[in-house]
Amino acid sequence: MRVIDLRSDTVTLPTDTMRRAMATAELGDDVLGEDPTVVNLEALAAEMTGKEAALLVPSGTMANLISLLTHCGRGEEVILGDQAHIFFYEQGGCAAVGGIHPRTVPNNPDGTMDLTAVRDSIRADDPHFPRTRLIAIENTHNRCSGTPLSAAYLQSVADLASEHGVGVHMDGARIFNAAAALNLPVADLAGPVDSLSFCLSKGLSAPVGSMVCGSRAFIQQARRNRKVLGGGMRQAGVIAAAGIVALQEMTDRLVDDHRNARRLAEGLSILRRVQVDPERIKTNIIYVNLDPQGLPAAEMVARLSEAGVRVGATGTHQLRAVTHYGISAEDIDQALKAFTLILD
Ligand code: TLP
Repeated sequence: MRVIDLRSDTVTLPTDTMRRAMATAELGDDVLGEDPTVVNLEALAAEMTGKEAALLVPSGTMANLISLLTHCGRGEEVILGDQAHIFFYEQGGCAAVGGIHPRTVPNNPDGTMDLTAVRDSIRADDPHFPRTRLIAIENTHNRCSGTPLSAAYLQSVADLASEHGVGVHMDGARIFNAAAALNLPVADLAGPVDSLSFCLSKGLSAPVGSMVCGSRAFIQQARRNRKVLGGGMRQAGVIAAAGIVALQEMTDRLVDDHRNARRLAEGLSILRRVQVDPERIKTNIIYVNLDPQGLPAAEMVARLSEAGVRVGATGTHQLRAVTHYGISAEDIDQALKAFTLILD
């Protein structure tokens, strides 16, 4: 039975072109700065985001941690959304490893934070308080239906931050999805922020790797922080080679994933016992709210899995489905059939 795996876009497998590029990549010791393929990937990522420099790191989680460690010292504060991946899904790493104090502001359903609430959270210079150093935003916003943040909103966050002398980091794990949905170059979304991280190994289908992008000085310090976390990799060109293919060949097709996500949401929205608003689906992430009187999410996950459809449970009565390179329009129709059989 073909398994339709909608648990995440992290399940994507490298393309044949990536595998060939990995096999033939020119390699060296990247901790010594001698891997030409890594150097090329970092230059390409910097160019595409319009930043001075970029750094290859093993994962999105490490990219965010390195970025926060680079912006903030111990006892300093980052303001971020209460639904932010950094706050929700990264083990509180900034506090655990960096002694950085997270201060949350509620996320609106579209992934934004109310700017007045952010302004009110920036600390006055007072020995009672930690110093606010950073505002962190997420684009697209995973837990807020994969919504992209607009360039105008990013600019208003950046203006607020610079008024108060604090930095802005963007967790852009899916920034290429945001760019595709907004029909903008990634550099337009990266322009307002001081640093951003993005993932090669989600919708872009590379097997491993994320990038941190920022000024030359920022990346120089980020490189030190990568090393102390054990993220300095030696012949990392085998990874970077796939990353280059991801950036050159896999960004334009993300609109297909967005179309498939909308198709799934529209199909689900007409079923009984589920609530999905297709209008909210701008990229590749769909949250499905189940009727609390009906099957709980864990049971749905098990039943769908028996039918060859894999989704994640994100609450007692909530599922998440994510479209990606490994999912076709026919797969979506197949998945809808499975949902219909279980729910109707
Ligand atoms: N997200 C994963 C899970 O951790 C939830 C997923 O399946 O969506 N930032 C954002 C916005 C992310 O969605 C993720 C991964 C990360 C960072 C972390 O990336 P990795 O998994 O490479 O550490």
